[in-house]
Amino acid sequence: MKIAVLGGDGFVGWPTSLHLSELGHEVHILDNLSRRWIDTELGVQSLTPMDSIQERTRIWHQETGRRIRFHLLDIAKDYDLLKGWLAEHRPDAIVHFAEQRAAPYSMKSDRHKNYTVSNNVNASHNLLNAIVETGIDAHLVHLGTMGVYGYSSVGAAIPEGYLPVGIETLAGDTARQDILYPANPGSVYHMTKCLDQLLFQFYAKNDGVRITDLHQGIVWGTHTDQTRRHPQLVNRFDYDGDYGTVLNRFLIQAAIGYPLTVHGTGGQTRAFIHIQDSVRCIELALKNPPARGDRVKIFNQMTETHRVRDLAELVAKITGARVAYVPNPRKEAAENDLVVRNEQFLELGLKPTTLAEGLLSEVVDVAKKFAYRVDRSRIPALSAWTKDIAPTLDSDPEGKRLRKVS
Ligand code: NAD
Ligand code: USQ
Repeated sequence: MKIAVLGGDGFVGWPTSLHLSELGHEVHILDNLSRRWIDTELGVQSLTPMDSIQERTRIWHQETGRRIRFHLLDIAKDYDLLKGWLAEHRPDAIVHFAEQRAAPYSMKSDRHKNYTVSNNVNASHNLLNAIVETGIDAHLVHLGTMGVYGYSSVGAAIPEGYLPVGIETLAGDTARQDILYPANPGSVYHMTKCLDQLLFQFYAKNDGVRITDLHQGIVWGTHTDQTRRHPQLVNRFDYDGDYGTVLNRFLIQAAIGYPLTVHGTGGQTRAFIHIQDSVRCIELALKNPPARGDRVKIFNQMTETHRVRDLAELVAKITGARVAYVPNPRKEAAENDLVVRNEQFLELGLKPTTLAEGLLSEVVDVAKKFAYRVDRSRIPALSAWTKDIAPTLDSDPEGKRLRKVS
């Protein structure tokens, strides 16, 4: 297949591009490199030294003989360029990662909220609009989030996208319908993914666009089979308070002797997936597209759920790290249960890579190798969800103001 990977320079997009290229697909990365600019804005860098996208693709060609093409393009702003590119290249499938994906970044200021909404919603809408306008029949695979559901299981498992409901009709019968599971975003970023869902629903219904939406949990790990092949194919690895995600942050913190920063009580339960499984799920989704006219196909792309404090304790046990319970910058439930259905990927053959000490240790080893690149002052998460939370935050969890260390 000819596959366009939008956002293919990012943390999940890069290993996905390599994986699809290895499988023999013709891969084109479209990216505006905004994520690299955000690193500059925030004064941070990936823990791992990332080469330019041109250099990365050159090394891939040198190692494998395969070509991945790169096109510098802003999906949210360059509508005509995007339309022209699709009309010329006519991809069979499009994998859409090209959004601002950090909840804390999306909550930093009014400017960051505006940027996240306009970037993410325009990117998805431009893409759908251009697919229809060019008349191509590309299967669109979008990376969504488990966060569209909120994280409460209300005592029932979260279904894969749709909730069957019965509505009492005027005639007194019960009409059965599948509706999108009620959206319950916890940040401006997560809200944009809820808005995306409506865009997809409309374009599938109105224009027959074939769409798969992957409601992904928190991705952890860094290496995949392909990124291990050469030091310059290394993946991005975020550790800072805005872009670092919880388990990867704990592993890096453990590697550099920084206390593990549990927000609040650590009773938040979230869904997780290893990066190797994430790229495999995308392969499976591409192999199993919906038919034209079908409703949006939704998968829960996760393999396990964990409570944040349990993860901290596990990492502490393996590495000897200390755990710090710091004030929570977010407005979120202090404790929640989470049960998620994910049978669709399992039935398609996904063999989950669950949390194992060996894999956790591999990430700690990568982090130790590049520990010299860490700026410790960028570790605290200081983006507050509301103005009244901001003054309560701890900008120095290593220092004396540490509330509690176990
Ligand atoms: P990332 O920030 O590392 O990568 C996103 C890429 O998209 C970057 O290379 C960026 O430059 C590009 N991009 C952003 N806006 C663009 C635009 N307007 N035009 C062109 N390119 C643009 O993020 P990631 O961690 O790789 O996540 C990829 C996708 O997966 C996101 O949509 C995210 O919401 C979703 N997701 C990520 C995780 C996770 O834990 N990382 C979990 C669930 C879902
Ligand atoms: N947390 C800590 N300590 C930290 C960092 C985070 O306790 O140092 C807590 C947070 O308060 C939150 C939980 O860990 O309760 C998860 O935070 P996160 O930053 O790991 O994940 P989140 O903000 O939800 O976002 C990430 C990705 C996003 C993706 C989402 C999937 O950045 O792109 O959509 O995971 S999900 O969480 O399933 O919605």
